[in-house]
Amino acid sequence: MAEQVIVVGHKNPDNDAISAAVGLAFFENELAKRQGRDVEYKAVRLGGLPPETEWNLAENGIDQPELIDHVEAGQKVILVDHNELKQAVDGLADAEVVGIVDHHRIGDVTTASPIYMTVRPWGSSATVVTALCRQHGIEIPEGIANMLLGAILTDTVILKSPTATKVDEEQIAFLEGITGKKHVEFGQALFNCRGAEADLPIETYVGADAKEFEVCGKTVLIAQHETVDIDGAMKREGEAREQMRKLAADKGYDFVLVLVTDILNEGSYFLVEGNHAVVDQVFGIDSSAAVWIDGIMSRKKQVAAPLLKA
Ligand SMILES: [Mn+2]
Repeated sequence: MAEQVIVVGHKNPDNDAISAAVGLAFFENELAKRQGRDVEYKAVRLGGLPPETEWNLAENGIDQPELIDHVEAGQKVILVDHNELKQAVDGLADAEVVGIVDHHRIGDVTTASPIYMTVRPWGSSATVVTALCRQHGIEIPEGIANMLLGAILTDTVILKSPTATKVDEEQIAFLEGITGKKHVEFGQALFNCRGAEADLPIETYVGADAKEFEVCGKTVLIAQHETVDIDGAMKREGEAREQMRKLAADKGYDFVLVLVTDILNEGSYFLVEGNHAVVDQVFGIDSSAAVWIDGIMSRKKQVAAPLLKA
């Protein structure tokens, strides 16, 4: 039986974490075939499917990656869309990381042996996967192209995020050529999958895209809720704060920050529960109530990065 390598995105997976894993598993399998290596690369996920991912997979007849909650000791693993232990699959310390494909800062994952590592400061991991396929002359089938295109569009908020680069634009144009899709329309269709604000479970509102970080020696949670209906989203501020306080109490977070990002008007409300002194200092705000900041679209670049420097 072929050796199996698991391809996995981060905990609380977003569309990019799952779609880029699907795309990378395709790429690695094609490369292995070409090189005559008997290895099977298998995309898996560490949490529920975002609605747009579920829709895009179904539209393209691609199986949902298997849900796992840990890896066995010695399991070979490729990390996608993350390289920090806090965000990685349980059991990773005793597994073997053989590759990393990412677009985040370099975190704390260490390895015993040299590995394949492709990290680029581009808008999505799917952008990096698309570039890998093209570099190696691997033809991307329409279904995989739709998954990669979708992930670039959600991660870059249809190219509106300051994390979006020229390379993302180029890869979008390339993938449009395969899929025949117009990226703005397709992007809106993906965001529309997320449904009405009023119907969203509050755990999803606060937790779907939450990531833990270490800020000033303390563990904090930073989440982002992107919406095309900012009024509908802010109507749920009270419920969201209650859920944030619950998370802070359960997990001992120093603070929980939820960015409620208005995709259409390009800015975010900052909701903070817990010790908001650091957030206030870094952004020059008083976050004892919701504060709107124009132009904040990227958790990674505009929020996590300055907080990690604090
Ligand atoms: Mn990503």
